[in-house]
Amino acid sequence: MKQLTLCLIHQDSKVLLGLKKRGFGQGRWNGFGGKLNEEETIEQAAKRELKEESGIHAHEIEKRGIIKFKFQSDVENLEVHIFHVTKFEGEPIESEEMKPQWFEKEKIPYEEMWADDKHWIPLFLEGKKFKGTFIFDGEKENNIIKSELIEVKEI
Ligand code: S76
Repeated sequence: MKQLTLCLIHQDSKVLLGLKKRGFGQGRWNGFGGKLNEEETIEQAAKRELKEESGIHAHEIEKRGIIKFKFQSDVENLEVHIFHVTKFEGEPIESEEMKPQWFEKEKIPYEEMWADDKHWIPLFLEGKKFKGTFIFDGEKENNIIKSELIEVKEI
């Protein structure tokens, strides 16, 4: 299973998301993240991807969730490690891959996001830790066929 990172910045009543401009998940708002490079820890990859995609430098991140994604199409199964960025510096800047934008918590554009997000982002925003599995039909369709999501004490 391919390991991926995903960072969300939640500050006061706002959440930073990026509109994915190309590749996997194109056209959807998402957190910032991606694949691990060789000899990189998951935390290092999470911080590097956040910097590359949003311009924000993370000083401290906290792991909050692990979600497995399976696809009935030929998309490779993914294990995504989700982090809350607790200390950071810099202002978001647009990259070739992502257009960042702050959203009020009540105005998160769930209908323009991956279908799983409306299930776990509320837990994330409440400061909870979670584990889950979501089975999708394909990447384009964005339909969940089966899912499991539980809150955990430790991750
Ligand atoms: O929030 C998500 N980000 C992704 O890159 C993929 N969900 C998701 N689901 C397949």
